[in-house]
Amino acid sequence: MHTRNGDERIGCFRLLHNGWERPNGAVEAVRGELSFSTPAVVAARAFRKGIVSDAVARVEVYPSLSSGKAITIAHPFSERYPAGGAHALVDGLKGSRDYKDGFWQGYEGTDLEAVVDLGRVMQISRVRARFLQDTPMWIFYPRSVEYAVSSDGVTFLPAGTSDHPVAGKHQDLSMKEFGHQLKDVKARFVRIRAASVGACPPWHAGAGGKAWTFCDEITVE
Ligand SMILES: [Ca+2]
Repeated sequence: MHTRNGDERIGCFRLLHNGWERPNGAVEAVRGELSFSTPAVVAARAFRKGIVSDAVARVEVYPSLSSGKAITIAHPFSERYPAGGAHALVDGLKGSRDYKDGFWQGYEGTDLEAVVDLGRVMQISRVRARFLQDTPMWIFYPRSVEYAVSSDGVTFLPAGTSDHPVAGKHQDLSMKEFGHQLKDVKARFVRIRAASVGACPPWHAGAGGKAWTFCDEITVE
C-alpha cells in the first residue's frame, strides 16, 4: 500500500482496527509504504505545508495467503471498472457499498474466472470471493461460484460450489462473501469461476441487457 501521490507527501493518517481507533487514539504521520499482517481499516488525510485536506480516504485492508500473489484472469474486466488493475482481486483491499469507489472490478455480461498462484503448495482452509449486488445499477450477484485447487496449475480438482438465485425483484444494495470451507487441502493454485447472470432478468428495467458482476477481493486462508 503506497502513501505517495506523485510528489505530494501524504502527511497524517489514523489507523483503526476493527472499526475502532487505537486505544491511545494515536495519529501517525507516515511516508513511503505501509504493510499490514492483520485486518485493518485505514483512514488517511493528506496535508502539506500546514494545509489539511477535508477529504478522508478510507480503505479496508484484509491480508491473507492470497494477498499480493500472482493472479491470472481468463476474461477481461471492464476498462470502466478496473479497480486497481490486473492484481486488484488479490491486493487485500476491499470496496464500500459504492460500486464506483475504485475498489470494485466490473465484468459486463461475462463470467469472472481467476487463478491465484500462492507461490508454493500450502495448507488452505477456506476460499472466499466478495461480490456486490446493486440491481438498479444492473449489478447482480453471480449465479454460482465454483472453487477448484491444483498443485501444478494444470490439473484442477473441484473444491466446492456456492449457488445463488438470480434476484427475483429489486433488492436492497448488498455485498456478499461467497466462500467455501476446505478440509485437509494442500494446493498452490486456487481457481474461482463466478458465473454471471448474463442478462438482466425479465422484471428489470434493463431486461435482456448485459448484467454486471462486481468483485473486490478473492481471499485464500
Ligand atoms: Ca481488492
